Amino acid sequence: MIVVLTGGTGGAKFVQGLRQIVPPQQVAYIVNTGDDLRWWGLHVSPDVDSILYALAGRLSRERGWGVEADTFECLEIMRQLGQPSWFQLGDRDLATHLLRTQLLSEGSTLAKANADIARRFGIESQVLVMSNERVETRVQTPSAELSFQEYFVRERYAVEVRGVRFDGAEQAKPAPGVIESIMAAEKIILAPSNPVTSIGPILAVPGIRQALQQTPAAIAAISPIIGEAAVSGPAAALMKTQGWPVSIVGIAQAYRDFLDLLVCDIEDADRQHDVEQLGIAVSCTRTLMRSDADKQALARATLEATESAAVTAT
Ligand code: FO1
Repeated sequence: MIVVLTGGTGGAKFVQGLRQIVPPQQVAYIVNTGDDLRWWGLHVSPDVDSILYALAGRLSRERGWGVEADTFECLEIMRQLGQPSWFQLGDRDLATHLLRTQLLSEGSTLAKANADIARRFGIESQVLVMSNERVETRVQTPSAELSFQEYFVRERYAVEVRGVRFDGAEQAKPAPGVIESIMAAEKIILAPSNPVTSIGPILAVPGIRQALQQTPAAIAAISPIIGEAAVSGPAAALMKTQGWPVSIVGIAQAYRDFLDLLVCDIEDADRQHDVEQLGIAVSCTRTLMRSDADKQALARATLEATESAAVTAT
């Protein structure tokens, strides 16, 4: 079994490549729910939806989130009726949120609701949420504390960040199947997701980080940072708030207590030694994903590098 920890648009792109080269039954996904929000009375799980749509071949190529060829008629009417419209839910996307909200209102857990939706989309991989309990990423700025979507979408992450916290993490438990999949995995891959707000919430759920430290699986992470910048999104600014250097060394530091291998871009080959100093093997490849071929090549390179890391690790 391959287990993938993922969140955000970078993770979804990687998953689009992985699903082309590994049979779906051999992969389980542990997905961030710190970005979840209540919007127009609906429960929206953006990172889960990005993975569901990526695995169902429905992810919007243009946006990297939401549904391919979606329309926004409902959004337009809601705007006319005076509802907030900065978080854009498409008409096709709405079906997922309506179904999830209905399943939850009928007493389903978040894990069961999302697994049910995955099955109904014909997805054969296991899609696990990190926890059934509410863990909410909160972004502290000089003037206010924001939800992740207020920070990322409404403010377009153009505000100074003083800190990030995961509200509710202390009381949360790993969702059913999460620890078991980590302990039974042959390989574990941290997708090229934001280490603070996409992977961070998953690691903040008590028990998950410990399982990663104990599992016999080989664990690899793909850096979402190339050079001194994030491939996309606010990872650089958020890493600074954690005191991590904005480079592959910062990513290695973030995961050093459990990581075996860091997959970085060829542009960062000159920093390879700094990461190896931390006791983490390094594999350099092209990590920028523009085409489907790029996504598949990165997935293949990561699996091959993890294979050899597994050999040296045992
Ligand atoms: N990202 C945006 O930049 N603008 C949006 O209006 C927006 C809407 C949206 C709706 C559903 C969904 O699943 C994702 C959406 N995203 C949007 C992306 C989302 O904010 C990010 O993918 C993640 O939360 C980043 O980790």
